[in-house]
Formats: sequence, structure tokens, C-alpha cells
Amino acid sequence: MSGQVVALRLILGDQLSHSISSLNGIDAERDVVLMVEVSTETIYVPHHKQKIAFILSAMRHFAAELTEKGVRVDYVRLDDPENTGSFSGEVERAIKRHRPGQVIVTEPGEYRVRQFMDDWQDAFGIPVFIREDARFFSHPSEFARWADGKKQLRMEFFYREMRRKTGLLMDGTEPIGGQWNFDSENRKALPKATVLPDRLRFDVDDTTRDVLDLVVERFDHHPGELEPFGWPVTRRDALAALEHFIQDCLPSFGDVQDAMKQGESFLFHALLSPLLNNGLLLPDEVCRKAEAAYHSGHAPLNAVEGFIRQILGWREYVRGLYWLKMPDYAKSNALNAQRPLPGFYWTGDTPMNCLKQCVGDTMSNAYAHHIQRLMVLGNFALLAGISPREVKEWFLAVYADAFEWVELPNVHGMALYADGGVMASKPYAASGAYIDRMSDYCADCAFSPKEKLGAKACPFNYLYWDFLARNRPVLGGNQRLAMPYRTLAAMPFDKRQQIAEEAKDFLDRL
Ligand code: FAD
Ligand code: DLZ
Ligand code: SF4
Repeated sequence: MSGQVVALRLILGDQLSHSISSLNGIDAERDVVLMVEVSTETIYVPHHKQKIAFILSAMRHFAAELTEKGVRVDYVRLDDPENTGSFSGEVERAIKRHRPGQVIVTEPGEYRVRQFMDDWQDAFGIPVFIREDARFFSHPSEFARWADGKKQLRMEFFYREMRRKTGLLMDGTEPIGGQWNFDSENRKALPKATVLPDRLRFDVDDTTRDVLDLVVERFDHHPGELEPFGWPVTRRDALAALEHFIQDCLPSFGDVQDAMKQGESFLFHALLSPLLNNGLLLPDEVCRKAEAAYHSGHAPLNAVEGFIRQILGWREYVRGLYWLKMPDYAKSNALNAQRPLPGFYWTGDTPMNCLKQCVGDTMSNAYAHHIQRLMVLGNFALLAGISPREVKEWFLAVYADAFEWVELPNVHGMALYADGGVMASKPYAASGAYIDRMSDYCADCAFSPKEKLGAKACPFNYLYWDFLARNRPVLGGNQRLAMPYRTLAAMPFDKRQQIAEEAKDFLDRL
């Protein structure tokens, strides 16, 4: 590379958008884009093999697209012998290589990375400009203003603000259909005769093959299966994945959004979260496409609203919450849960079929859909009192879409109630009856969801009541739990004692 470099522009592995703010105003002749594969990012948790392959392959394809556009890209590979293994080390080395007048970067998704980025200007002695990430509908500062002074934060109200702000599914100042939220129509079990769409998988090209070989060489001890690998890793393929979802899945997405089926990992879900989170797709374009499908009559309102709410509502809300509450949020443990994570979260080796299936899907695909994560894997960890720190590390490791800003609030807030109710007004705790209603897992299980106590009883059943009994000091006053607490109080003493004994026996053997 020749000529005076004006700006070194760093792009991280989850910033793979051509419209990323760090590229605004780029001088293709005199600026250099830096992209770095670094070992610290690949091992801060033991990422699923497919997740590492997805991130690195998408980075390499993105760098190639920039080069094709005439941008000067300095790309450091993981196996570069000079690679220092960290973002800070690689930015320092690149400054020595290029002697730029300034460094430009878009704010990172994770608090951990922001901390060392904030030191760079002093450490390297040149101006470092950290630009806002404009790919979201709202900035965390806007969320903080919205949250300021509120006694309780609820996603639904932030979501309505976002609907008004963006005009998505709005008819003037009113929500289309006269209702903000169609969630009550989105909780059906999967009808037996449902024909599921074939999901689009993408071919492995030479770039991805090199990365898959690298993962075998360096990360063979990491969890999960590497192949078959079918994730999109380019903008073009990401757009094809979006089109496939809108055409083949969105119309049916709403009704059975909460259903689970053995051997069917994807159902009508979008599979777009890894692409939204690494930047190959933008939330605005995804929501506008879904909205257009409603206006053209292709998809019904409950499906489109349900889908848009996940992105415009939940995704924005958890990001705002993350930046509002960090760093303390990561230490939260309102229910003082201390039990270590059982080994079957990694192996799937458990007689509880729902957990076995959900872990199996996770390890095969680096993906599980929301209800599998929340109502099976998360619910069990909640009821069993597993340490939030260990649960959080597991969820961060095993999913291709897992970045701390979105993963942590979902784990600590939504699944484990570790934040004491900041995110959810009550714990998402459920017994075996819920899993039985929403899935076909129980038919193949060693336990029965109908049995409440005894050797055949579904462990979710007695764990549910034991969870409520154990956590009465924290949860007893929660109005939304008044009914189950009344039921618990009405149980004969012997039954309550038996629940406590069976739960203790089960948990001691975990
Ligand atoms: P769909 O079900 O088709 O939903 C569409 C889109 O909505 C998703 O692509 C996603 O971008 C967004 N979305 C849906 N629910 C949420 C939510 N609760 N929070 C934020 N965005 C949401 N999502 C992640 O992106 N990364 C994570 O690390 C992650 N960890 C989770 C951990 C737990 C314990 C739970 C309960 C949920 C987690 N989620 C996470 C949210 C959700 O489960 C995934 O976004 C979803 O399963 C992704 O699959 P999909 O693209 O097929 O989504
Ligand atoms: C997740 C991840 C992995 C596995 N590897 C890299 C990498 O080598 N280089 C990189 O720039 N980003 C990687 N990432 C994504 C980062 O962890 C993510 O960009 C930061 O956590 C900021 O959110
Ligand atoms: Fe899961 Fe209980 Fe059903 Fe078995 S019986 S699959 S443990 S919910």
C-alpha cells in the first residue's frame, strides 16, 4: 500500500454493512479499512464451531466486496504469525504500518469491547473517532431518555413509540388493524397436517471452505457440529434468505410462532438473527419487506405484526436495556441461583426429551428458535436455579446470533429473572403441561407431563412448584404470580413436602 493514509477505518466482525457509519465519507485512495481476525474474540467463550465459521467467512467475503469496490483493505488473518490476538494489539500494529492521521470506528455492540476502545486515543496518541451505530431504529441514548423517570420499563410501550417513529404498520397515528399487538393469536400448537417449507441452505464456496478447514484445525474442541454448514455469508445470499423467509414462511409465522416439533428445528422462523446481528441485513429493510407483504395481501396482519414486533420491539428494547444497565446487569442474580450448569447442556445426554431435542438442535445448527431457548432451555435453568453467569456463557457460546448486547438481557432478564423484573414483569416459569401443549416432545420422553410426583413424573412439574416455594421471599409479592401462589398455599402439607423432597433429590443428582 502506498501514499499517506488519512484515516484507518476499523470494521468489526458484527459490522459487515456497506452503510456502516465508519465508512461514511471514505476516501478510497487514501484511507485504509482494517479488519482483523483475533483469537481473543474467538475464545472469550467457547463459541460453537459454526458460529466461528459464520463470522470469519462473512468477514472475508465482506473484505472481498470492499476490495472489489476499490477500497484499500488491510485484512489480518487468524493464522498471520504476527497477529497479536486482540483488537487493541492489531489496531496498534496497523497504526505502525500505515501511520494514519486518525482512527475511525463504529461503536461496538458489546460493553467489553467499548471499554478497551475508549482507551485507544490515549494509548496510541492519535485521534480516535467512535461513531454512532446508525443501523438500529433507535440509539441507546434515545432509550435512556424514554426510560428516564419510569418506575417500570415495558417493551410494549417502547414498541409503540417505535411504531409511531417509523410509521411501520401505522395508519396515521393509529396502528393498522386497530390493535398494537396480535400476540394472543400467535400461540397455537402446530397442527398435525402442517406442511413445513424446505429451508434455503447456501453452498460452501472456496472462501468458506478455507474457514471451515481453519476451524477444524484450531477449534475442534469447541462445541457443536461444523457441517453441514449452510448459513449465508454474503450480502447477496442474505438477501436471498430474506426473500425466502418473506415468500415461504412469513404468512404462517404468526399462528405457530410458539410451537415446537421434534426433528424440525426451524418451522416458519426467520433464521435471520445471525444476519441482522452481523450486519449483512438491516432491521429497517427486513421490517419494510415484511410490511410490504402485508400490504400486498401475501401475509396476514397477525404474522407481520408478530414478526415486526420482534425486531422493532424486542430487539431494540434489549439493546437499550443492555446499554442502560451495563456493567451491573451482567452481575445480576436476583434469585441467588448458584447451581452449576449441568453437563447435558453441552452433550444432550439426558432422559428429558425436550431438553435432549433442544440441545441437539442447538449443537447441529448453532440455532434454536425462541420458544426452545425460553421455555425449554431457559425455563429449566430458571426452575433448577442454575447460576446466571454459567447460563449466560452457554447461550453466548452456542448460537450463531449470540452477541452480548442481545443475549445477556434475554438470558438474565427474560429467561432467568436474574435482573429482578427489569425486563419481564414475572418469571417465564412453566411446568411440563406448557411444553406438552406446545410440542410433541413428551410423547418420546421417559417421563410423563401428566404425572406430578413419583419416578415417572415430569421433572418440570415438581421443579415448578419447588421454584415458587423456594423463591417466595422474592416472588411472593408479585401480583402476576398471585394465582399459582394461592394454588401452592392450598396444597396439603404432605404434598408440598413431597414436592420439596423430589425436587431436592432430582437437583442433587444433576
Ligand atoms: P424469529 O423468531 O423469526 O424472529 C425474527 C427476528 O426478531 C429475529 O431474527 C431477531 O432478530 C428478532 N428477535 C426475536 N426475538 C427477540 C428477542 N427476544 N430479542 C432480540 N431480538 C429478537 N437473539 C439474538 O439475536 N441473539 C441471542 O444471543 C439471543 N439469545 C437469546 C437467549 C434466550 C434465553 C432467549 C429466550 C432469546 C434469545 N434471543 C437471542 C432472541 C430470539 O430467541 C432469537 O432472536 C431468535 O430465536 C432468532 O431466530 P429467528 O431469526 O428465526 O427469529
Ligand atoms: C464473535 C467474533 C468472533 C468469533 N471473531 C471475531 C474476529 O476474529 N474479529 C472480529 O472483528 N470480530 C469477531 N467476532 C465479533 C466480535 O466479537 C464483535 O464484533 C464484538 O464483540 C463487538 O460486538
Ligand atoms: Fe420435557 Fe417433561 Fe415432556 Fe419429558 S415429559 S419432554 S421432561 S416436558
